[in-house]
Amino acid sequence: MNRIIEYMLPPQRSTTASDVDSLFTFINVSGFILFMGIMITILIFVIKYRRKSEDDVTPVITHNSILEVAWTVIPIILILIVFSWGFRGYLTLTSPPANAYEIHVSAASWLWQFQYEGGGSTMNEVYVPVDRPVKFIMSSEDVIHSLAIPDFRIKMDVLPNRYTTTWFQATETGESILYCTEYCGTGHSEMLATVHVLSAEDFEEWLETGLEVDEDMPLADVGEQTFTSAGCNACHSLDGTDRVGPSLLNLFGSDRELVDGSVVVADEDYIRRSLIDPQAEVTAGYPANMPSYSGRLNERQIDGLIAFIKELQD
Ligand code: HEC
Ligand SMILES: [Cu+2]
Repeated sequence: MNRIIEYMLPPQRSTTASDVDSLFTFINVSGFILFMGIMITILIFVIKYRRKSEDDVTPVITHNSILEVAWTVIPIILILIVFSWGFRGYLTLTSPPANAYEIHVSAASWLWQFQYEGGGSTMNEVYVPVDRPVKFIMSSEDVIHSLAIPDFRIKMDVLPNRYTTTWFQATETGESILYCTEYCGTGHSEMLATVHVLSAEDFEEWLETGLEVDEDMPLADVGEQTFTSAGCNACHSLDGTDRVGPSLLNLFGSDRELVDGSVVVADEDYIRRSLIDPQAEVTAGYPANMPSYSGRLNERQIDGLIAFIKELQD
């Protein structure tokens, strides 16, 4: 049975995953047994009670108490088992332990931003400690999104103007994928994040150094770092190949044709506008699904990105 579960489902990487899978398997297996039982009975009856001669008459049966009690009581018992099992799991999944590490999650079309207790934030990447409960306090800046991490068996809608929460305790270090599971527009399928589960020491170290801003770093390097940390690489290549968006190679200084037919030069201002209000000037031939980075990147990061893109010439 475990081999089949492993084959069908993603790895179990949280403390609650195996319980979720057990209930899932119970519902599937009991459903399958009932289904087969009913189908086989129908088949036997079709053969056994088929009309065998011209004067075959169906006997008049008004009721059968044993049968009626059986087909009422057995499903009720099954439903009560599924209900109490499911309700127990629901209570566990909705009550984060008091000592959980809290991360604020902000969803927007189409990116995830994570803010840590001690300050600092990351985009489309989230770092969490292993063997420690982590609580996500989530809200959306625009439409309804939904946060799902299949490896942890958690999924919770993320709504505008309201907080929803979810929690998990990862059981092994490594990487898992976080998906948006509420269709939220053109960029929905790109709305992914990586969950990095670190050991306790690595996590403490990452909090110290990973979020630190190096004031002495050259602008273009700041830009290169931001290009990855802000998740631009999900949609833009640096080598001339098309992804969701155009490659940024040789972009600077070139003429860009927009969907409305106008042509603009990709100068500093154009790149800045592309980041702050991407929907205002959409490049012809591409979907209008770049998220706005207004309020997500500071001035230094924006200047850095411009400096970095400027250098991308072959
Ligand atoms: C979800 C995918 C996505 C992400 C993430 C994304 N972009 Fe874009 N970007 C696009 C698409 C699609 C276009 C083309 C349509 C448009 O102009 O809005 C675009 C256009 C641009 C343009 C204008 C390019 C041109 O050909 O005129 C620039 C510059 C740009 N993006 C930079 C960035 C930077 C820098 C980041 C990270 C901070 C980023 N993008 C993140 C999808 C994305
Ligand atoms: Cu979404």
